[in-house]
Amino acid sequence: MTNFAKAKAHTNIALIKYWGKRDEQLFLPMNSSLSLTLDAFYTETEVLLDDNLESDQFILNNDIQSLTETKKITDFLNLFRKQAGITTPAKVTSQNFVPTAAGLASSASAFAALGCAMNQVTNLNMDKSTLSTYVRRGSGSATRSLFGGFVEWQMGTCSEDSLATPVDDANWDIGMITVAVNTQKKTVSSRKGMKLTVETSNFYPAWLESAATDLVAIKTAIKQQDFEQVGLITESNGMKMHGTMLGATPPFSYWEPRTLEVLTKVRQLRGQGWQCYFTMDAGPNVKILCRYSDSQKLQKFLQDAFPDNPVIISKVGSGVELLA
Ligand code: 2P0
Repeated sequence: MTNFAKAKAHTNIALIKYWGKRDEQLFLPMNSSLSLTLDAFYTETEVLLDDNLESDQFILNNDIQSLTETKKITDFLNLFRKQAGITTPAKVTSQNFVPTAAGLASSASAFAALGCAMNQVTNLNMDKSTLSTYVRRGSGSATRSLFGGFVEWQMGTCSEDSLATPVDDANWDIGMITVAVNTQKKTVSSRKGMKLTVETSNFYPAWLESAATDLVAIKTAIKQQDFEQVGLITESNGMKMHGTMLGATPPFSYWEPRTLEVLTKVRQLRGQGWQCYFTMDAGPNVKILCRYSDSQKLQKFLQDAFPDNPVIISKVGSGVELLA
């Protein structure tokens, strides 16, 4: 038997962050999160199910991956194969179109694209929300990359209902600018960082309370297309997530001096009347929510201020799609 599919998924940036798991095996999060899918960064993945293969093969950006990397993929593929009642090995060929200069993680787009292709080749034909409960077990944030625009990942009560749902297509002049501060591999992976925070940070209970309130508030603001509120809530929620890390034992932070300089610049631009709001993930790079119609001007201001840092504009991205 052979069966082939190819899928494309965009990455996403959380406005209400996912930070912490209540079940590490099932990737069940401690809180619900909400993101914006970005057009500029994506992954394309092909899956070929082939009985003639001896074992799974994984090729990423034209490089054959090690047994350790391939094992992670095999574990993920097995979720689908088990459900479909098959054991056929797969050749997975994946290309990340996330410029290394952007310093963004690609696990969200990677597992969303792979999950979509597997859904097709195994004929499971799950709808996207159901598929998100599988994709989640590759990487939590991948759930949100199945849909375009603003997307919620509901924490749920169990594996079957911890899933992504579309919130709004974000087709009201929304954009995002990434200022890459440092594109080296981070010293504390997000997986380790969130675990340490959940286990040791005194601030973590306050984070959970606040994340729940922020989520309700941002959904109301999105419904009202109140861009200022969406921005202010985004900025505040991101800062609170980073605050939890300062309360961990040992304390840690992903920020670098340049990160703070970019935040200061964004505040200064806002003081001049530009609608722009920052957020950061498990790294020093800054993402700036803005009006897409302002993005070229803002990009120029930021690039002039930080000539050595890549400054990349993105419009809103669409959900995962099958290319073949
Ligand atoms: C997010 N991050 O909501 C948060 C904010 C980083 C900071 O999701 O362990 O790669 O694979 O579920 O999804 C990055 O963590 O973690 C992330 P796993 P993931 O986007």
